[in-house]
Amino acid sequence: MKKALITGITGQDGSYLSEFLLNKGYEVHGIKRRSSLLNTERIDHLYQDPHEPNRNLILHYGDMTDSMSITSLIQKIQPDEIYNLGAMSHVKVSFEIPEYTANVNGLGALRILEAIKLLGLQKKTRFCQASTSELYGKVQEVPQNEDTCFYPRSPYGVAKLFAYWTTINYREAYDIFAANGIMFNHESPQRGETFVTRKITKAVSKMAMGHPETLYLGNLEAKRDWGHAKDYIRALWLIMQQEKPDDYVIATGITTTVREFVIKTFALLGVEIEFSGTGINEIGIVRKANNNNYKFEQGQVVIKIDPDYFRPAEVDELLGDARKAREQLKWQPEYLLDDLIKEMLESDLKTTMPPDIH
Ligand code: NDP
Ligand code: GDR
Repeated sequence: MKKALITGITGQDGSYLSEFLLNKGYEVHGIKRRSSLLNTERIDHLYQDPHEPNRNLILHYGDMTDSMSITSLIQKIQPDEIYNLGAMSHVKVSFEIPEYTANVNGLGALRILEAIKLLGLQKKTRFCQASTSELYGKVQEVPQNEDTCFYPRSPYGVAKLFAYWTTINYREAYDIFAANGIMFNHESPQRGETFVTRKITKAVSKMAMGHPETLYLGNLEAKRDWGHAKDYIRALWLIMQQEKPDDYVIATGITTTVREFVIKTFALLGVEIEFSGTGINEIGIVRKANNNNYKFEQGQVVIKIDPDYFRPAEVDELLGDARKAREQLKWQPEYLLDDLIKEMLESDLKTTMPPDIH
């Protein structure tokens, strides 16, 4: 039985990857940081009581900032594969806590690779780094592939650049199986609620149920290549199964603006949106509501702009060219953006109660 260690197991990708690996027969170990609340909602359906014999999902306390905990866990578990998903993953927040972001996202990867080396696990333990399209940052070329120059635009992106190159450096210097999945944006019903896609599906669901809600957004013109998390964690696993470690772009090859994402989400509930005004005074209004099951009214203001959601430096356009992954990993995404939005919206609608039910 193969053993996998996942950092960031309580996050969006960690939950899908755990499920995927358990289905493949792995013994899955996850690092969870201590918090005052349990914070395991995304993996509760996989949880097994610690007193159960033959458990195959095991959680350990640890932290990406704590070399001792990382090293001793790797020593104890002796994993065949380590998926490094643990990160302070919010780009906007990284401008508020840059030093912490560098420590977790940058040095965190180094701590794991150094532990593999120190413990003499070079021949046993494979390492996959959750790299990001944020490495491309300021647009150098479109679409972006493995040869496109990096130009990160946030403390998050810069820290991830350090982790990206550390992964390659440990591969070349110490012959460790260390690989990068350069993943473009991927979403799901498990997506954190402050990322723009989930923020949109959640707010639209609340409005549909009759809550007095306005969706405040920042830059509507940013373009993102959005896929489904399920497809992306499968790509990370495929990267780990190759004969040789390498770096791969994982993307759908279709880009969409935030504005289009909003329009598509409302349209799924039969609502047509029109925009009026410019800059921070722009608003989104219901032009037509074609479904009486949902509580939208013609002329209702549903979107406003809040300048706080703009970033000090923005990444304008991401569009991935995943040809290498298609050819070498035989990977391709199974989900289209419209299916993804539908799944997210349906999930949020299911869990949103009307305002008069408590
Ligand atoms: P999430 O924010 O949903 O999950 C991040 C995980 O990291 C959570 O489990 C979180 O724990 C954990 N974590 C954060 N800080 C620490 C720490 N100091 N010590 C230990 N664990 C920590 O992110 P995603 O699942 O969306 O992303 C997974 C990885 O992939 C991240 O590294 C992200 O940067 C990267 N990535 C994501 C993309 C995307 O579009 N989703 C695209 C490209 C890369 P807790 O639950 O306690 O907060
Ligand atoms: P991103 O995702 O920064 O691409 O990072 P996010 O959903 O936060 O932003 C996408 C784009 O939407 C614009 N935007 C807003 N964003 C948020 N969060 N909230 C808003 O109200 C809002 N309005 C407009 C942003 O300016 C941006 O252009 C995600 C994370 O998962 C990273 O960890 C990962 O590495 C990258 O994707 C690839």
